[in-house]
Amino acid sequence: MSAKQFQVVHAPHGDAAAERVVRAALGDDVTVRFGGEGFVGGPESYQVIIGRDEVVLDGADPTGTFYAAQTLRRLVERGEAQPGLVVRDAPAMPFRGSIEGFYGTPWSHEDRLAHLDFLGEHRMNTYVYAPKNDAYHRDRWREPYPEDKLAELGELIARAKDNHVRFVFTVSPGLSMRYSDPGDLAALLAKFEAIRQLGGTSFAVALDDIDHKVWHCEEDERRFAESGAAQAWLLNQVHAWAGPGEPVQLVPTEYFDLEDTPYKKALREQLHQDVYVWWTGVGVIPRTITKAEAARAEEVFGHRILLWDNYPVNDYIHGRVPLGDYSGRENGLSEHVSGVLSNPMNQAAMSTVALRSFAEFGWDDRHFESRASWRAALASLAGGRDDVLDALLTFADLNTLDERLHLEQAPELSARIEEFWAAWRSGETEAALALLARMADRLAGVPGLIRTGVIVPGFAAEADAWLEATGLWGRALAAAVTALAGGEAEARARVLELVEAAGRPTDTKRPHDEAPVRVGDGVLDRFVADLLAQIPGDISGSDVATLPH
Ligand code: LOG
Repeated sequence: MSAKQFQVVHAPHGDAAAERVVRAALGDDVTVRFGGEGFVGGPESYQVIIGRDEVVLDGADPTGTFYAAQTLRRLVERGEAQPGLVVRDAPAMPFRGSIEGFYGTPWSHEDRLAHLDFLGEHRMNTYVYAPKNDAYHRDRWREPYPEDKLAELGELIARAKDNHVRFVFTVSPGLSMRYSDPGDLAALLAKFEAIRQLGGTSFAVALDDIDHKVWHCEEDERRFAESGAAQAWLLNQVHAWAGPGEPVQLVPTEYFDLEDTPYKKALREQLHQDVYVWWTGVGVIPRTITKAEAARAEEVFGHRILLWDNYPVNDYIHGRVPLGDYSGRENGLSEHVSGVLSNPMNQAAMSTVALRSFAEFGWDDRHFESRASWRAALASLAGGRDDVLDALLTFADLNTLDERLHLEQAPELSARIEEFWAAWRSGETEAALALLARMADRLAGVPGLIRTGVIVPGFAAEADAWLEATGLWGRALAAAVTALAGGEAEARARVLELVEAAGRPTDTKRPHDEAPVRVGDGVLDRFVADLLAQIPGDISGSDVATLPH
């Protein structure tokens, strides 16, 4: 590209946000033509044409143009914006993004603003606002938001628009909803109306995690008999209120299975055809989700399906931050679902590891490879530094186990430990101790490298307790080297002290605030116990019981 005046040629699908992105990426001295080539394609599709004298960013619609700009930005960052390059692209799934739908400490306002920017940068277009512990969302859903909360929601809606993200405002009234009470319907619609006044255009009702056999007034039971009928009626009211435009969405009560039931039959037959139905795959947090299951979901719910994917959410496991790859989702799910969206962790910045993979899966699920995508996500957090990437790989390995998608903790470290034992058992003591010392150094170095090197703001702060524990485990292994080499009781006591200290850092977010964090659990603790048992004079392995986990 040659240096020229920044010149914008507006076209039908020009876009202010796209212009902002390109200016920031290229500076002021290049000719950028927005549209003009009459690019025709599906929703959100686009082309980028890099010529000698100008760049063409051409979207089939404004979001397409915005994504063309994001693509150009990425090419410039990677030094790949060469003349002659043409990129044409289109998403596989119409909905891509996240659902803030977990229990416990909701994301902060700053977390959310940053997250909306992140979604835009990664060509994701949907953020579902449904934090279980926002009282106005669920427990006290009838009450209007106070002014300050409303002002924040207004800011989020504006930020979402800037990023071509649809802000889906959700209310979860099922714990106390009386369907036959006109006052309750009015309270729900008033809640939505307040958001519409702020510019909100997309609405959902979440009826997950309630007992749909329980009615909250007798009239409901007489009138509807089946809860699916009551919910279909309610959603149809919301649909009518919302009018044409964005179809409304339902998180049903039976969101986690494929069994045909009277409830699902009622939704199938009575819920307005345009309404999207959320579904988590089989078993709430499934290890795998297949095309066959998704096809069955379409059938049994009889509506377009949005996949609420409970990864990397951590509200169900104390002390864990799932940092493994986004695995087990069959390529080609886009044939049967309109989107695969992430329910993330209470920790917003750490969730970006998985979210980058969701972005890729939603854009092109046919060619998605979870390990490659995971590695690329960590590499981009490392901002090009190999030592930081190494630290992130080590740290993510220690935080693999989520008890659902990943049933094995720290597979990489486990392999290193096997190598250690192989050397140790064959009498190559020095080589074994060198391996152990290297493991120790690696773990001990993780906190410093991640704190100073990771480029996503907030990541290190959120990871603090987990980093602290990792460093202490590293130091415990280093002390074990001394203990094994010399066999002094002192070094042995030092190992135990450090192990105990590694068990002390705690999470700070509900529902697991004050729970000790768990890193490499079941692997590191066992390893240290086994090491101590090797020290001459150790009779017991009896310390095992005093180790954490
Ligand atoms: C909740 C969700 C929670 C998740 C993981 C759905 C639709 N609802 O079992 O709020 O974060 O599991 O614990 C859920 O998944 N229910």
